[in-house]
Amino acid sequence: MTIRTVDLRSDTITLPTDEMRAAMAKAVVGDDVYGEDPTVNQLEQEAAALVGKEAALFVPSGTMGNQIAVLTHTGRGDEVILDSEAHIYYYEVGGPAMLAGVQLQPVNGLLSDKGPELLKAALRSEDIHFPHTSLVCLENTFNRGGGTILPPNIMSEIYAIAKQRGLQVHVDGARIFNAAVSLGIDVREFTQYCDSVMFCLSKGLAAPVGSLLAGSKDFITRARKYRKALGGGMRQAGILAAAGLVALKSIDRLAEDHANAKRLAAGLAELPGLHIDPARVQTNIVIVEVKGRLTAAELVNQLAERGVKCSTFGPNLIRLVTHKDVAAEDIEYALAAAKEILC
Ligand code: TLP
Repeated sequence: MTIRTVDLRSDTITLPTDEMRAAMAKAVVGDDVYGEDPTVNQLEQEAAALVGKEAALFVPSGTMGNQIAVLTHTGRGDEVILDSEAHIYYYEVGGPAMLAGVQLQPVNGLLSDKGPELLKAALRSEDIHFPHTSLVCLENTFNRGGGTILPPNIMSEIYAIAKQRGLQVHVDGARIFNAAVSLGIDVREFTQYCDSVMFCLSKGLAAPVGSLLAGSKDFITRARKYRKALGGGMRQAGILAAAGLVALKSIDRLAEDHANAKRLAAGLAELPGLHIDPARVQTNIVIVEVKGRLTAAELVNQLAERGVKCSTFGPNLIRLVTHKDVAAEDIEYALAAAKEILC
């Protein structure tokens, strides 16, 4: 077979479109630390309206957005409840301990239908020995869960429990538009059940840089100070925000990534030595269990030799992510490459 490159490592690798580059070139900019960049201000206003919050803050990355949320919602020594596979726990370099000085309570299965009862069980009673719990972090879609959606009814139950106990709820919504597009509902169906939400422009939406953190006016005013403290005050950031504004117009395109992910999962499910539950492929992430003679790392290497790039996600798990720069033909090529290795 003629080798072609199909990069399924992540939707973070998407390249900006010509329309984004043109918008960046002619963006009207100013000093955003003084609040004077009109393009950043427009992006923040549009983003807030889109997710149904009072205000939003443009940040360089999803990680910074999540960390600012944790800093803003908590005090030193507080406890934060989150899923044991959540990005904030698993992939953010211990930021909550390093920056906010909080203790995390990872709960296995929080981001599932059992989430509400697991949250209740994780909540502590009042006791001199216990930390003060102030925040619950959710993730939608759930990356390590395989891009699965936490449906609005479950979020609503979790939110109600949190509010009864005076807790704040933050959603790592790096891919929340994937969830909304997949269910065919407005993203506010989800975001009504949280106090803050972070979403990324630089994943499936294909902007080169940037995420938004949204919440109440008071929350964003406080968050803005933490962004400055972390070095995230970006001056003429309208150059980047201009691409973000274009990205927000391309949300519906995510449906193509979901269709490609379903096709990929269906094809891989037919190959010997692989196991996938197609029902778990709800958006653009496909997690596959490698059960045959190859380890996950060996399969990843052999696919890479054929130009198909993907990631190991555990000793016997691999992750493949569909995105704007992967076409339906690329999926067929990746399937042919996997077949050649496994059959
Ligand atoms: N996820 C990346 C890696 O960090 C694993 C990926 O390739 O999926 N929340 C979620 C749910 C994410 O998946 C990511 C990125 C982030 C936050 C962080 O966003 P960035 O990369 O902008 O800091």
